[in-house]
Amino acid sequence: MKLIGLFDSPYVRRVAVSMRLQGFAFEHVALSVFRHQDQMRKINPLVKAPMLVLDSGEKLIESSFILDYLDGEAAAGKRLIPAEGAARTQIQQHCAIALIAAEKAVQIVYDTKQRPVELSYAPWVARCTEQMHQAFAMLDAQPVSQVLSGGPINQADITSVVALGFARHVHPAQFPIGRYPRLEQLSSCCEALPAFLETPLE
Ligand SMILES: N[C@@H](CCC(=O)N[C@@H](CS)C(=O)NCC(=O)O)C(=O)O
Repeated sequence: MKLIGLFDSPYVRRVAVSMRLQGFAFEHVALSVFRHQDQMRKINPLVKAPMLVLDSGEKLIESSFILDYLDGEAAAGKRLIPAEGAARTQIQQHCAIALIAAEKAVQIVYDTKQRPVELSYAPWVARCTEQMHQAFAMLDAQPVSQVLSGGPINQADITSVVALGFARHVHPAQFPIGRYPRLEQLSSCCEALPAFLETPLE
């Protein structure tokens, strides 16, 4: 399989970390949706990342759908979201909050760095910033992850940690140490795992 996109994308990184945790081998094709647009367009005319190209040649897009496919293919006990039941819904909703945190962090970058400064719209940036912090506050208020007591990691853990890592990287002033203490603790624990270390954000 080939995973297209850079690990500085929280969406690409969550897929790569998940694949490593699940034991899927993949070739990483490090193309940027901005700096390698022409090459990217040839593989994915939508110019979005991530894309997972299966060995059959089939191309999958949207990180959540890619991860759902991988969960279906994973070895027994390696699913990151349960196939059914209340835990599935709970982990999916936890992931949804983390994805909103990441999405808002990305939107602030696009609004402040992907367009001329005079075209940036301060009220929109302020709205995204408030939404991003609301999402991180909600993640910080989630029940303590079982990862911290040596339990199995799930997709909500991965996506929350990847979202925080990305947001801290692109908006460092917004994330003084201690702002989201429980999430920071989860992040320190997960970022030390081989699957995360082998998938550096930069
Ligand atoms: N909902 C999508 C979001 C993917 C996404 O927006 N990726 C960014 C990179 S961080 C991208 O492709 N940006 C280029 C664009 O939106 O044109 C997913 O989860 O895969």
